[in-house]
Amino acid sequence: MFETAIYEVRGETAWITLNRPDKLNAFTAQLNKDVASAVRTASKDSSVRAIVLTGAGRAFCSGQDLGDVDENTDYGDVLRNRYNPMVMEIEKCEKPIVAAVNGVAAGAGMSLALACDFRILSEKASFLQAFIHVGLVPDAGNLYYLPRLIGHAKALELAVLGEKISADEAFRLGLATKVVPAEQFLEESAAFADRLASMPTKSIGLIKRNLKASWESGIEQFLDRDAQSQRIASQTADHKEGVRAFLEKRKAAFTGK
Ligand code: T3D
Repeated sequence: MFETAIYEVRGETAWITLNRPDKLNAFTAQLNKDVASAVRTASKDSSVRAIVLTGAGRAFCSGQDLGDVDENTDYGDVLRNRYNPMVMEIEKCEKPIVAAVNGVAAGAGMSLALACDFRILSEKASFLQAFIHVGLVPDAGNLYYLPRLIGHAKALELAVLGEKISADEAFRLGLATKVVPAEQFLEESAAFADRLASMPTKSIGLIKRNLKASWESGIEQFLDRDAQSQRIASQTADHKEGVRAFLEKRKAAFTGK
C-alpha cells in the first residue's frame, strides 16, 4: 500500500511503521508522503479508533535523510511541501495518536514523536535534537510542541545543546507517558493503544481540539467552546452508554459513536 511505510489495522488500531531500517527510518520525500497518507487513511477509516506510529528495526526515525539533500535545495520549500503537510495530517486528526518510540528519535524524527498525543518509550529509546549539529534549527513543529510539553527553558536547553536524552530522562521531563522494558515494548504499546481505541472516541477528539485551542483563547471564548463541546459529547451514543453502565453497575462498552 505504501512504499516506505507499513500500514496495518489490528482490531480498531491502525499501526503505521516507518520502514527504512537501514537508514534508521530517515525521511525521504516518499516517507514524508507515506506517513501523511497513512495518517489520513487512518483518520478517515471509521473502524479505526486509535493510531500508532513506530519505526522498523532499532530506530524510531533519524530525521531528514542527510544523503538525500543537496546544498542547492531550498529547505524552506522542503518543509512547506513535505514536512508541514505530514505534521498537519497528525495535527488535524481527531483520533488519539501514539508514538511508540522503539529507538532513537532524532531531528525531524523527534518532531514527529512530539506531534503525537502520547509517547510510549522503549527503555532503548532516546531523543536527539540533532538539528544544531548540522547547523539547522528544529523544524516540523518541533519548537511549537516542545515548550508546550516541557516549558520554554528546557525546550531551549535541548534545542541548543543537542544532547541525547535517554528514555528515563525523557520521562522525567514529561516527554513520555511511560517507559517500558524493550522485551515488553510492542505488547505494552499495543495494550495502551487498544485501551484508547476502546474509549469514547469523539470525547477524545474534543479533548484534543479543546486543549490545543486553550493556548490561543481567552477564558470567555474558551468557556463557550466548553459548552459547545459538551453539547456534542452529550449527544453521542457513548455518553448514553456511559451513564447507563454506571447506573447498571457494569463496565461501559463504548463504540466510538
Ligand atoms: O531538507 C532538510 O534537510 C530540512 C529538514 C531537516 C530536518 C532534520 O531532521 S535535520 C536532522 C537530520 N538528522 C540528523 O542529523 C541525525 C543524523 N544521525 C545521527 O546523528 C545518528 O545516526 C543517530 C544518533 C540517529 C544514531 O546513531 P547510531 O550510532 O545509533 O547509528 P549510526 O551508525 O550513526 O547510523 C546507522 C546508519 O544509519 C548509518 O549508515 P551506515 O553507515 O550503516 O551505512 C548512518 O549513516 C545511517 N543514518 C542515520 N541517520 C541518518 C542516516 N542516513 C541518512 N540520514 C540520516 N539522518
